[in-house]
Amino acid sequence: MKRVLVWGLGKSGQAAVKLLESKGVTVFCGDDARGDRWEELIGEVDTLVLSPGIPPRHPLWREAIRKGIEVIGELELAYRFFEGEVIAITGTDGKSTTTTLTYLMLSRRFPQVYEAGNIGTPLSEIALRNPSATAVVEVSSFQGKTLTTFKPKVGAFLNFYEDHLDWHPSLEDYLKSKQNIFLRQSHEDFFIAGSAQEEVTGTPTYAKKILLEKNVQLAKGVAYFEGEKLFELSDLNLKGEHNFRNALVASIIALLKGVGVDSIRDTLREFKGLPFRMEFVGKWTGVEIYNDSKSTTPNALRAALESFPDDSVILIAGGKDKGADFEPLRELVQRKVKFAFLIGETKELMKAAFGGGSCITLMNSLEDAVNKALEVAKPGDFILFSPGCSSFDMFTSYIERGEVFNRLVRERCKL
Ligand code: UMA
Repeated sequence: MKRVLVWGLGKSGQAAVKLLESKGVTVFCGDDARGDRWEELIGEVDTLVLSPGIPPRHPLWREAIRKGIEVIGELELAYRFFEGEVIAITGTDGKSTTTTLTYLMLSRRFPQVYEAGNIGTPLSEIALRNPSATAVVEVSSFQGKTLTTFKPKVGAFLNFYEDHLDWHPSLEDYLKSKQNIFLRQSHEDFFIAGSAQEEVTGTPTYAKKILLEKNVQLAKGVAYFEGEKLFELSDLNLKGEHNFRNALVASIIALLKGVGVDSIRDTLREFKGLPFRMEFVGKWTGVEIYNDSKSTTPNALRAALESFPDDSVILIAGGKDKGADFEPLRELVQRKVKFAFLIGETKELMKAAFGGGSCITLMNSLEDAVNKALEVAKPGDFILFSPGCSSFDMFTSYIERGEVFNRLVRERCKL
């Protein structure tokens, strides 16, 4: 790797450029949004480093393959310069919660631990700052696809559902990109399957496989891993079966790394969840309001709905159309939801998938949806903002979307 083209200059691209420059590599870079042209640069380099947001159909990616130039992502680049231990966490849903819990648990035992990857800080930044630390890395499928030497000591694959079909050419490519994270693990490494799904448990790897269904036992409200106590269910502050599984995976990783059960339990007791993931915004005239703006897939919406009693939810959902199928949620929506206010590109499609009816209303903005939800909610109801879609049709990110929701609710309800 002597002459490198870095394409995409968001967080990942900028971190990659800094890392490469610090190693004395000749770096060219560019970004489509700046109107930069790669056509003259691609002939100058031996390696192309792509930002995760750049899809395989991008003409630069195709041209690099045609020319026989090595194509890697920023995570693979960072790994090549990182000397510490890597713990990798992936899955369609729950990655960030599990990554943060794992990070918090390991921080209680090890002084030099970072959380990195899709969660926000590119691994390249850590590789530059503290290359021999331990990194708990949230890995997206976009990052997984271009890994060629990445080999995590412990890897976890939480679950697999249809997603990101606007980036991946097929569902198979999405699955292969996730499984690719674990392909190079060896016998002394660990692989934790967070669900019993065949796509997850059947991941090809030489690592020792840990299956929650097989290796975790529950007795009298206590979770055990192979007979060793992990935590008590009452330690958990997070709602939902999915979060119980996320907590199990994080605790098993912590236990494998020698973190004591007291530290695991203290972490769980103190952890109130990440912003915009089933975040409790407040209680207003007997109505609890939850912000789950991070819900960008039908399965995340499913998990959120399952956390509430039947016929109690005033749902606000909808967003960018990624080709997801909402039909499988119909029965659950009809059982849990009193009123739904739908927004964004997917609103018509969602309404049809949920079975239509007068309790589902299409809205023009998140503001209108919040106003209507507050108008119809009765004491004992739950207002749930869980879009089930990504945000890019109306917002710049799920974070902006979540902030707007919280602001609207706080203004209207004087919370
Ligand atoms: N760009 C191009 N051409 C393209 C696409 C993008 O030039 O075809 C340029 C854009 O103009 C922009 C830059 O690339 O300047 C953006 O790159 P990026 O989209 O890869 O974003 P980064 O800022 O580098 O952030 C990435 C991850 N983004 C994506 O995967 C889309 C961040 O995950 C991650 O936190 C960050 O690296 C640090 O590792 C975000 C995300 O949405 C949170 N992830 C997806 C998800 O969780 O669903 C996978």
